[in-house]
Amino acid sequence: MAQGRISLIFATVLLLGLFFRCENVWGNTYFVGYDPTGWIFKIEDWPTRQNFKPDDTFVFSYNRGQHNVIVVDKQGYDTCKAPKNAYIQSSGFDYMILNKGENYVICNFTGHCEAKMKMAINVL
Ligand SMILES: *[C@@H]1O[C@H](CO)[C@@H](O)[C@H](O)[C@H]1NC(C)=O
Ligand SMILES: [Cu+2]
Repeated sequence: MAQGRISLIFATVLLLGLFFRCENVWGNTYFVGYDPTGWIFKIEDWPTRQNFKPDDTFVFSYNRGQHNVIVVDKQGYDTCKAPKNAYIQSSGFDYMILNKGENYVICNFTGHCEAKMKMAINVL
């Protein structure tokens, strides 16, 4: 319930941020992926083209039920396995906020992460 409300607030802020293309207090907002594919296979190289900052927000757009979004650590990224207690987002319109340093995110549907549906983002 509380989670749902937070998500709703976030979605609203993100939409406003995207609409005005502004730099809000959370940093910039980016749609993940090469338009218009969104969060999809072989996305591994996408973040390497850009310089992201701490508190930038990634929005993951995809067909609900076909993928998910799990922020993991390096081990999770390397092995394509999420920890048992992982927070799994699966709404089709999900987000993550970048931290300084390494950030890792995967889709753990069977075979997807192995098909490069994962990203490592180094934020300076
Ligand atoms: C994805 O990760 C969750 C949390 O660890 C796990 O319960 C689920 O079985 C995983 N899915 C697959 C297809 O491995
Ligand atoms: Cu997937």
